[in-house]
Amino acid sequence: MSLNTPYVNTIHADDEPEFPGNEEIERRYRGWIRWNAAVMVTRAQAAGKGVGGHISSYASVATLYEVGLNHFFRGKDHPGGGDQVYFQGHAAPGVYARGYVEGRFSENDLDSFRQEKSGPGRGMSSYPHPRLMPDVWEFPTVSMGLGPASAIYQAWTNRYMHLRGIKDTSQQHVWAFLGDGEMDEPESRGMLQARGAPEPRQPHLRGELQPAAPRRPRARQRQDHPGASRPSSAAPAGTSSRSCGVATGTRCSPATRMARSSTS
Ligand SMILES: Cc1ncc(C[n+]2csc(CCOP(=O)(O)OP(=O)(O)O)c2C)c(N)n1
Ligand SMILES: [Mg+2]
Repeated sequence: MSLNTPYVNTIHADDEPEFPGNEEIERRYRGWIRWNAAVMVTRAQAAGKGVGGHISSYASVATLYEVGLNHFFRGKDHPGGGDQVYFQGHAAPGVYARGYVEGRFSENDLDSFRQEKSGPGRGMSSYPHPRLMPDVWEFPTVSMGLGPASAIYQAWTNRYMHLRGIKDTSQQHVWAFLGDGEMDEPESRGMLQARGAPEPRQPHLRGELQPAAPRRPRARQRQDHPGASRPSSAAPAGTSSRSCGVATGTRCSPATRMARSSTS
């Protein structure tokens, strides 16, 4: 068996800092949350319901969210004002599953996924939307191109307010979690080159590319948007993915395992 894969770590093992939390406990919780998210979607697909949802999106991005939620994201009670997180739309079940573990949602709520009118609990929307679930979601995502563009403009606005002395946003970060399909949309990176963007460019924006979810070749979803005609390709071995993604405005390979980039 070969241990070589086309996946390349963005940070060399020698450069990795010590994990600040308890890896063992966090892994165990992550497993429960991942499982609950999958079961929630599966139950929504049961006979008589048939509304389903996405499973592999959260399964592949769980570690990024969990590490972010446990160690990085700043809440609104942070003295700096808190971060702004754009959750990838298809991964919404994982956020609900984490909320369940935290006691924010009941089992009936989880059984109401995509059943806002007919479910036994509160309506759990398919995708993030602050109008549907104002106490849960801050930003709407899943409209491909618009979510990433919103994140970029949010970071741009934060920077603008800071430079104009309107608000100290230096402690606030915008996190954008984006699918590989989403990154096929020109808007996902196009706004980074917006004229008049203050320099240094977008220091408040951190881009997270969701690992490509395993799926059938030529699955329908990659055929129904503009980037579909481009075949996806694995990152060539030895290629660092550290400098690709939203923050730098360069294209990430869909096979990039975890592209984290920041200009700050
Ligand atoms: C502008 C636009 N075109 C098409 C769609 C339909 N659509 C929803 S999600 C999706 C694919 C998403 O792929 P990816 O970002 O990789 O997420 P994944 O499902 O792999 O987690 C498509 C084509 C959309 N939401 N918005
Ligand atoms: Mg994808």
